[in-house]
Amino acid sequence: MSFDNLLIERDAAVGVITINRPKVLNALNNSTLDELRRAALELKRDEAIRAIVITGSGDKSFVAGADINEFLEQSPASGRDHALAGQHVFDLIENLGKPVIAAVNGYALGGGCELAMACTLRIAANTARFGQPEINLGLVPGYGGTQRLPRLVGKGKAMELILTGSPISAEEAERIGLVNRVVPAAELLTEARRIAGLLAAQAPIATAYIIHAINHGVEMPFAQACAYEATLFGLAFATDDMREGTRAFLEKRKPVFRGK
Ligand code: CO8
Repeated sequence: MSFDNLLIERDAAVGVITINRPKVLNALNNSTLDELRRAALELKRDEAIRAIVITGSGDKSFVAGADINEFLEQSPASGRDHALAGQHVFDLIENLGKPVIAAVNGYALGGGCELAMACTLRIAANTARFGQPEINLGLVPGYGGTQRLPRLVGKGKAMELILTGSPISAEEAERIGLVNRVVPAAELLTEARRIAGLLAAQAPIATAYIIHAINHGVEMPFAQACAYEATLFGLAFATDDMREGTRAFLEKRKPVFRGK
């Protein structure tokens, strides 16, 4: 599959998607969003790929938001459709069933912050900046920001960030729980690939179950979520990987998981 605005690389079990529109700080226009959807599906279906890294090209920006050049032509109906289409892509990434690591190499603003939040984990360069500046354009976040941000950092901080539109540093993002880890910019991709490699070596079916249990379970009443967890726990006993992991522990060796 060919892409105009993305670079796709496969490095053993890790797929790397680079959003590649550096002239507009990797802003997401409609076609880039659609390419992101196609790339996510392609890597989801590729059995050799067990973890994914998403980053932006250049050293200045991860994604500086939705492409503002496309805003003036929106009507209320098309704006809603556009937001729903973007939400669909980010839901796909969040529930891909494979760990997706955002390697945030610079600005993660608006749709860029929303993309990072849809990823399973977020590793940031110390030079990264995070924010939801839509209010400065007279807009509201449209790719899930009003919902994922409070779930990650709490309602009060989310209100502050979205209502002020002011960006925060990577260190502050780590302090409030928006990112998992901050590393020196020069080490970002190596560290993101290292973590992706670690997650790629885990049992793929159990990994997918954990992602589903957390993503769907947090939206359910507690008792229903625990019942869902118990069902996934039971299902894991149907896997060869469960037997391999258990035997490897008892035989004091490293397990080799095959995703079966
Ligand atoms: N869209 C389009 N172009 C952009 C964007 C963007 N989001 N961000 C930057 N660019 C372009 C600039 O226009 C500029 O182009 P040119 O060289 O032709 O003038 C180029 O990228 C470089 O940018 P700057 O010169 O502005 O670089 P600075 O270092 O001075 O500033 C900033 C960097 C602070 C990141 C600044 O560019 C900025 O504020 N960008 C906009 C950030 C923003 O507001 N993002 C949120 C957009 S809204 C959104 O994401 C909503 C998501 C849901 C949408 C639902 C759809 C309907």
